[in-house]
Amino acid sequence: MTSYVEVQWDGLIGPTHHYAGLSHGNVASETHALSVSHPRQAALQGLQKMQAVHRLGIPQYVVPPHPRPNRALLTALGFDGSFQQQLNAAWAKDPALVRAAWSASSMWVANMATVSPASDTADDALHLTPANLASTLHRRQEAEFSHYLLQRLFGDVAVVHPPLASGEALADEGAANHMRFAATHGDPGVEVFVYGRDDTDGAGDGPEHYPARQTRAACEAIIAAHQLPPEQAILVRQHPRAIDAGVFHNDVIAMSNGTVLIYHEYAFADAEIFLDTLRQALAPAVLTAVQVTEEALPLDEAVSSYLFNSQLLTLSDGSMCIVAPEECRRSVAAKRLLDRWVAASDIPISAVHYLDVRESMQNGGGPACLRLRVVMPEASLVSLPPSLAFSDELHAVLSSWVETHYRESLTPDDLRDAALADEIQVALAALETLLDMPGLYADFSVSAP
Ligand code: SUG
Repeated sequence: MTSYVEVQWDGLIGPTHHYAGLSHGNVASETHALSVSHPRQAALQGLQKMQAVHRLGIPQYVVPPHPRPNRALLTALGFDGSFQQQLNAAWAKDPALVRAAWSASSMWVANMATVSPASDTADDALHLTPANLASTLHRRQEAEFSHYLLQRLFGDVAVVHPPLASGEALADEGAANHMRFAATHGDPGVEVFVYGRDDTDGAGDGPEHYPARQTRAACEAIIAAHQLPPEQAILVRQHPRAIDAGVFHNDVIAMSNGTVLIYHEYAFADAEIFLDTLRQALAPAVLTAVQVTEEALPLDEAVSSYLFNSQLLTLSDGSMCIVAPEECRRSVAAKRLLDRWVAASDIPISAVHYLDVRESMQNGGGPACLRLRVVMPEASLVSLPPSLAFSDELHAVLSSWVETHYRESLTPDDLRDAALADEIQVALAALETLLDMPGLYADFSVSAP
């Protein structure tokens, strides 16, 4: 019998990690806008999380950062001349354009793609669709390189679709709005697509303050492309109250693994109907649904602790553990819930590991945002680039690369200086060699006239 594993792919945090306040509706991004960032510490924190998951015996891989600054974005926006001239002109028009061109947001690979394992699809193939991230300028630019990268990483083992057409109608945020339920990783699963906006159902009951990022039409397009049987694909609308509290992605208000769903009272618009549908689709496997009430954890504390953005992982003995952000240890309410779940005999969670990913958290990205889950047969791991497989050696190599090339801190004004790009070009050239990914950044140059 084929044995399946769930591979954790983590985004290596890039050297331009900074706080630009570019994500309207993302409370952490708006709160920390224009504060000083610490790229070196950010990347080391990300690597330490990979190390912790790797030590749990879970297959862990690394996703290289996207090339930044993205000079092509500034060119496309109509700025020309040398890179310094482009920076100057764009800054004069709107500094947010410059900040977008430097954005390290590709670190949040939960937004890189939607993944349907072969056991769920009609053609028995692993399907991946890169997210178009159409809702924000700084993230929209990720789609093209993500598509290229996914083809390069998974071309031999998966059908890699192009991103959905960019634009409001098909706005897609990838795995952050997708959950998969199955008795074991290799069993046929039920895939749940969570949307914030349905452009066909008329206005009136959407969020009032913040934009919804994922559309129902995008979910439907992915279900069709991935050849998911209709009875195994469920659509559910995110609760507008959650979006208005700063919950722009489902993975900030619900978490799932195997047959376990842990969700906030305000995660879904029609939670009862959704749960009934999910139970039926999953049968004979039995859903363990754990509701967190507003009383137990108010929405604002769900957002500040990022409890639901923990990684819920299956260990080799079949039990589950949680990798939670350090902020949950400090939230009395979140910690109480975690302790309760570990103690409960009807919830198969045996341990909680608290990890510090504060630099990412301050931009709205917790442990689960930093990783993409890909279920695949254990035997096909050999088709993945071995140089990206996390190990103690790779941890040491990448930590040393970060120590060598990353700045300790970045201020908003540092992004006005083209010289920073030269430093990064050296760093990325070194990374291509370390990761054995020749030509990965071949199309990336900021130094050409
Ligand atoms: O898209 N933050 C990201 C955080 C992504 C979180 N991902 C998941 N929940 N899966 C976003 O809002 C902030 C960038 C800045 O402001 O500098 C940012 O893009």
